[in-house]
Amino acid sequence: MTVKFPEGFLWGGATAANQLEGAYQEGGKGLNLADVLPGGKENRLKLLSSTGFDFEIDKSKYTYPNHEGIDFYHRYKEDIALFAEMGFKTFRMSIAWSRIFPNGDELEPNEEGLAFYDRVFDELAKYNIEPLVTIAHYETPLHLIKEYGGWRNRKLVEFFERYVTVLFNRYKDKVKYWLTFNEINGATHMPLLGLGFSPESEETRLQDSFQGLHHQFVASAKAVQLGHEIIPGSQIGCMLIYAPVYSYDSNPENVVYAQQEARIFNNFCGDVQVRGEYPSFIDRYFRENDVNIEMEEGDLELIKEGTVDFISFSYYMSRTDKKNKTPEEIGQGNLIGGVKNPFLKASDWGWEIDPVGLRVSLNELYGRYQKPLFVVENGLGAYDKVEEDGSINDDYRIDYLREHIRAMGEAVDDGVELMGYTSWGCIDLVSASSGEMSKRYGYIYVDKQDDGSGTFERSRKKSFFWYKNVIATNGQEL
Ligand code: BGP
Repeated sequence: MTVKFPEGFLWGGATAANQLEGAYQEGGKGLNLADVLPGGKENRLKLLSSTGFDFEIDKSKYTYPNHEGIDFYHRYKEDIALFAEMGFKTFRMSIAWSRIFPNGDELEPNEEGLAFYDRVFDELAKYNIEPLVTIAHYETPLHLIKEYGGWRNRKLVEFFERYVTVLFNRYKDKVKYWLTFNEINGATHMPLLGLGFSPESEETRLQDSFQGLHHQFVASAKAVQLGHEIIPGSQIGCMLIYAPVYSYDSNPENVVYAQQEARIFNNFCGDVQVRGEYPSFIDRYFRENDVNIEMEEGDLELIKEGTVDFISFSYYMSRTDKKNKTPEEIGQGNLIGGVKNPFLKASDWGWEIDPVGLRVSLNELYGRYQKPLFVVENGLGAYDKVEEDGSINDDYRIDYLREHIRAMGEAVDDGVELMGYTSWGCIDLVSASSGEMSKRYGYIYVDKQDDGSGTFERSRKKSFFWYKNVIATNGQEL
């Protein structure tokens, strides 16, 4: 089949401030969550799924790769020129909240932080690259975590409102596309990243996570309203981590189990942010798990009035699951759980590779909401080898991306309205879940290694030239 993408399709790449900027103490920036997360698969993954983290930096024990990132803070001109060379129509980035409000609870913003993003947006404008900006991407100011307990605390709604008001007013002529909270539905799995708190115990995890989510729903709805008021014509989306849940087999017990899991993980947050109301299925889940959400008067109206304009999501893997798992099957699945799917191969990090699942996801989401969709993350984290002559032949990455783009084309042909595609980590950066540099996603290689060594020099991988041609042919040549 020939893949056909709409005219004006937004091809590009995606990043997050904390994973590439570095300069963690420059320009008046305050510390944020990512600054206290240690590097290394073992250390970071353990922390993300554990309880009682103290949010302290201990350099005698750990490394902190996000402190330097890939030094985008000083090298953004060179990087944006490379994105332009590939023909990017859009660039997804986030704003580090603690560059704008170093502690998060100040009344006045930090001018130096605001000026930095002005420079980045101006540079993008030079090449007609449309910024797509995530307002909160796993980088809650540390002060809000330590003093307020992160998003569990209602106070953050007010601080967030102040933050977005400043952003919208300042960048109203420069940024049209905004996303509120990155992978908002990942919160119950890893509250540390999205909600900025470490559960006190397993017993309190769900209650605190859903309460935090409620605060984010209110904050997001408020942001949508403010955005529309301050920037006429702006488009504000939600951002989900989406993984279709397959039943392991045709046993109806497993089918219904997979359906229930999918509702909670994939649908709940989207239903609130797109339809503007808590879905009926959540009542039973809350009852059975002793979750009680504290709401203030007006919250539900606000949520109803602040629905998003489009739905963006990350797609890395599907999940296969069954009701009764044997002890051997437990832990055999993906990052997000489930069991091993015998039809799929996995990446070096155990993430199951499933391009068809992207077509499934797009059809599920469009069927449910009939709103424009945007794939804002997708990609293969892999080890790259630099050859003697400096070349990097990442055919495995090209294969992965080609199949996923093909699956998007199928979905478009299925009738799905798709705005664009920004593959994750278009330039190598620090991995969010493992704190490694060696888990590389980029079209552009960055000479920075796990042990902190490297020159930060950039070079074009084979996939760079491949993607350039994909964009030039609007996805016709894969
Ligand atoms: C998503 C996050 C990103 C990103 C990506 C890849 O969950 O939104 O921040 O890092 O996953 O994950 P990782 O870096 O762990 O490989």
